[in-house]
Order: sequence, then structure tokens, then C-alpha cells
Amino acid sequence: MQQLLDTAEKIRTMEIRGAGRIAEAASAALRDYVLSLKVTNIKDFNKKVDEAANILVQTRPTAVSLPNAVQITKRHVSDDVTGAREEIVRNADIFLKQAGEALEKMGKIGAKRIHDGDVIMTHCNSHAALSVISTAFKQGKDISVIATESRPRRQGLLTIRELNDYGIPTTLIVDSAVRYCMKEVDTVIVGADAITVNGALVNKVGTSQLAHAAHEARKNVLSVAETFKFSPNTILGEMIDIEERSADEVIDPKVLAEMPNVKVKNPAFDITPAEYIDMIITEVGAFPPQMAYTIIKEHLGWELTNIG
Ligand code: RUB
Repeated sequence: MQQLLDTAEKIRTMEIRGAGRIAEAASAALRDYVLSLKVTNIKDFNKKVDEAANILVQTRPTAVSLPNAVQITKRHVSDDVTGAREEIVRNADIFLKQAGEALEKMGKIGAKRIHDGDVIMTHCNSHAALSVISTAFKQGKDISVIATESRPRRQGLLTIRELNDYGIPTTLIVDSAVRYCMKEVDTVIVGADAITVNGALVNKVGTSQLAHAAHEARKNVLSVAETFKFSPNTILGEMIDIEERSADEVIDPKVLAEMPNVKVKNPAFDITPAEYIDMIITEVGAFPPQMAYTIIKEHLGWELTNIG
């Protein structure tokens, strides 16, 4: 259990971050947990697995990849411990393999939407978006990237490091320069923490103003999202919970304490309506956001929803 608690803590503190990485870490943690679980009764086994799953799911509320990965990993039909354990281990291994393959497939599909000479704007640090950008570059396309800083956690610094290592010409901007720089941009490419049934994109705070500015300037907006980032529960009317993080990420708490009339709001994500998104690139194809329902139905399945 200690290992699983360590993973949960790393997700909570964002040592492990990004919707894809969070999902992979949770799936692997659950697999390793059942391998170490010393119970012989299936009821006790299921109870322990559910407890462990809940600990993981509660670490960060917004990335739907997390509950999806946990559900995909923990589901089993065996009514004995040995069989159930084998199923869970197999589920995790398949999930992790498919997640790796999805990144590569999305790279290839998304790269077709990038042309020689394109200037791409990206936000935060998305491995899915970077897969598309790096694939296009490796194909020999002459591209450059404008990357936002992404306050307050400055994930943009991870992005520019990675782009630099690929050798891709990159410009770092502060978040508030997005609209000013939009005139130079051809395509905006971002990741996703969740896609809702109506095709809305939940991603790092600031994504919606970036998409809005792109829409106003008639620029393309692509979101790159594995199918496990689509939210089945939104079919049941559930809303995506937007994570509010500590004020300490935004301002020194001592400085804030000097100003009793000031409070800080620190939402970690925001919601971009479907009409500002041209395409969602998944590992099974490029779709308009309006097709989110079909993707949820065909590639995730109703069994992932908490009906009842
Ligand atoms: C990360 C973020 C990323 C998505 C997609 O937020 O918003 O754009 O998670 O990332 P945080 P990926 O840093 O708060 O986790 O494509 O790597 O899954």
C-alpha cells in the first residue's frame, strides 16, 4: 500500500502531472498493489482494490483520464483472487501498452494537419500535443512553435525544454501575450484533461482564452486527446469538477497575509466550448468535437459510467 500512497502523493503534488501520465501512473500503481495484496477471500480483495482505486481517483479531480484508467484497470469478472489479480495485471499491461501506442498514432494523424512553414501555438505541457508537433518536425516540415509560460506552475518551461531538445525553433511568451501573438500563428495545438459529451474541452486554465483568440483570428484549433480522456459520466449529466489549487502557487502567502481585503482564485483548468475547436485528434482518428458522444459510446463503453 505504501507504494500506491506514494504514487497518489506524487499525483497530488504534481510531481507526476499531465492527464496521460497521471492515468498511466495510476494504472501501474493499481497493478503493483494487487500483486502485493495478501488476501485470499474475493470479497476482501475487491474491497481493498476499491479502497486503493478511490485513493488514486481522489488525488486530482479534473483529468478524467484518471478515473477512466482506474476503471479500465480494476474491472474483472473472476470470483477468485488469483483470477481477479491476473485480470487486473493484464488490464494494466494492456492499458499502458495502448497508451504508449496512442501517443504515436495521434502524432501521425495530427501531423497531417501541419504544413511546411506553419507556426504553432501551444499551451501548458501536453505530451499528446508535443507528439503531433515533434512528428511533423521529424517528417521534415519546417515549423516553429510559440509556447505560453502557463502560470502559475509554468509548465511551459517543460515544453520549451522538450522543443529545444528536438531542435524545433521555439518562442516563449507570457500568457497575456497570446492574443497579441495570434496574428503570427497558423494552428493552435493543445492537449486535453477531459472532453465532455457536447465536445467541450477541459484543459489547462488559459486554453479557452487562447481558443477564443484563435477563433476570432480564424486560426485552426486542434486538441490532441486519447479516447480515455473522454468523459462517459457527462452523458449522465455530470459536470467536470474544475480543480482549485492553493493560493500559494500564485502569491507568497506572507505577502497575501498583509492584504486582508484580497483573496486569490487559482483554478487549474478551464472549459473551451466545442465551437472554438476545429478537430480533436485521437488515436482512432481526427473528429469534429460534435462526435464526442460517438467516441464515448464506441471506444469507452457505458460500463465506465457510474449508473445508479
Ligand atoms: C496539464 C494539462 C495538459 C493535459 C494534457 O495540466 O493541462 O494540457 O493534461 O497533457 P497539469 P498530456 O500540469 O495541471 O497536470 O497530453 O500530457 O496528457
